[in-house]
Amino acid sequence: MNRFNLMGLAVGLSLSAAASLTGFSHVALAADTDVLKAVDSDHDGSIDLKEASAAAASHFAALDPDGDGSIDKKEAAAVGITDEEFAKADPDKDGSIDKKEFVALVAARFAAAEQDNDKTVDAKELASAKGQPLAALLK
Ligand SMILES: [Ca+2]
Ligand SMILES: [Ca+2]
Ligand SMILES: [Ca+2]
Repeated sequence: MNRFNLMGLAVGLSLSAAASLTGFSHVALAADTDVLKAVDSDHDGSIDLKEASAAAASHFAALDPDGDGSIDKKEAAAVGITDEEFAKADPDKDGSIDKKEFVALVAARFAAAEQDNDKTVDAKELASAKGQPLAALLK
């Protein structure tokens, strides 16, 4: 390893130390920005419900690795859906979240993330504590 690499490593380490000290993860913020960019199909800098629903529908396949058309508890847990949330998201109680139920779950989280009543979730809202559950589903 040459001197330059060592310096880069040191800078990287101190950056991540600073991030953890402030309790603020640069990595998480970057990921949220990526989520916003990916979901914001009309590029107006925020996510509306239509964009969130479309992203949810196209994301569903990724969350359903065994491809049986529904997310089971294990698959749900992998994306941070708690048992309690799972129960709420599964109104027909068949033990799995189908695509329609998933889109509804995303809509519910969208409503929670949308805090200034402008009907869209902007970067700040998405990065907030109330926006994180929505971001987690659209990653
Ligand atoms: Ca948008
Ligand atoms: Ca169900
Ligand atoms: Ca908003």
